[in-house]
Amino acid sequence: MKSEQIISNFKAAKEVFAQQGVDVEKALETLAETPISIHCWQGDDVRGFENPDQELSGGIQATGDYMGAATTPTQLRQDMEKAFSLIGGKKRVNLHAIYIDTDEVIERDQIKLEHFDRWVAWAKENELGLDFNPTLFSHPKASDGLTLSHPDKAIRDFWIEHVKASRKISEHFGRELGTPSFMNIWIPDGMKDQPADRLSPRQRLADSLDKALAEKIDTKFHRDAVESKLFGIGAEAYTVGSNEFYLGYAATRNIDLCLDAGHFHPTEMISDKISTCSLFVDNMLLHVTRPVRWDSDHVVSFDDETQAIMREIVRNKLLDRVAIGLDFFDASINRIAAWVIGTRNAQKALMKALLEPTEAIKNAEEAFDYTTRLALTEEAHSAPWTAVWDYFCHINDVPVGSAWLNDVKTYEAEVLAER
Ligand code: RNT
Ligand code: ZN
Repeated sequence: MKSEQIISNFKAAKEVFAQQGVDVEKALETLAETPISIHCWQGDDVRGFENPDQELSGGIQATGDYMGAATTPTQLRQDMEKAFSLIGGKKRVNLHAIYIDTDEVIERDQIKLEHFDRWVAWAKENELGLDFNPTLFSHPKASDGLTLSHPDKAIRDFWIEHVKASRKISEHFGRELGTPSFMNIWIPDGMKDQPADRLSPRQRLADSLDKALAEKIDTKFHRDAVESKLFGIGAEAYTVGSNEFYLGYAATRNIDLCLDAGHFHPTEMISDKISTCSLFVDNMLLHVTRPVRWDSDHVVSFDDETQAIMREIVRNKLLDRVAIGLDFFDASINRIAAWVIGTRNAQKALMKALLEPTEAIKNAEEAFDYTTRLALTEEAHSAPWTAVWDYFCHINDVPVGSAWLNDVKTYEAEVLAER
């Protein structure tokens, strides 16, 4: 689309929104300022660089064999830079411990700040915030399907040390980059079949977490978050870290809660959980993803739930208490395109939520005028928000519409095909 066309569409849209009492300039500013934490693991199918022979484990799976996956930290950074050049607004990068960038093999309980120096330097150069995750899967000591809840104290202690070491790295990210690093703990612990004892592993998990998180770290630099789950492949009958477990844990320990859109029953939506959790936990971290029939981690789509999630954040004025992160890994399509599509969809949903005539809809509800509430909500879907989105891309120097795809195809031919 030509610049003049983008600008004139925008001007017309702005007038329509102004008539509804919506401040378009403010929405554009908020969208540009709201960071999206982009997960590095879409770039290499959650393999990491710790040990090239280690298979992905822990009940999660990346399916597909599209060419060009990153096999070194340098390639992964190069791929992310390409993706980021096609995504407007503020970005953060979410790393896992297995994305360690060293020349030697380091055990997980021994990871140190310097093993992530190259990531920090890169983040500085590219004006990115960093987030972190200890990796408690894809490891021989996780092969029983239990880590922090394992009955063997030596195994629990190993993982406790890994989480402690990870917190130091996360704090370091926060100090170096001047923005707190969210460190999310997800563990695969669970059982394939009905356990005889559902309680003891949960007691051990609470105890291990208390030990791992005992040291106070300034939340200006580092924040602890915990992520629940319903089931995993090979852990269908029982998950130690269930939703109730972590909601209770986060609320009583005063830490953050991570909600992953794929970790609940198929008709149970995290968009309905955000308001509740906001009453009992400080901050929330989201793993925006798309579960197709199961926790499949498809690329985020511009679907009802993604829109509902963003609407909840905006309507309840929670933008400063909900960190938006992505969590998908599709190995069947171009991985850079996956980042671009998923991140731009999350941003589009946020843009649309920011342009909704929320006050008018809330007023109708308060007056028990549910007819007006429904009418305004439905009309908002076809309001000219796409003209504002195009303008956002235009002023942030990223391609408008599907023009980004040409860049990705060229990169695929010139860089990915050579790997
Ligand atoms: C797994 C969790 C977890 C992982 C990442 C790689 O079911 O969603 O967040 O996807 O840590
Ligand atoms: Zn997740």
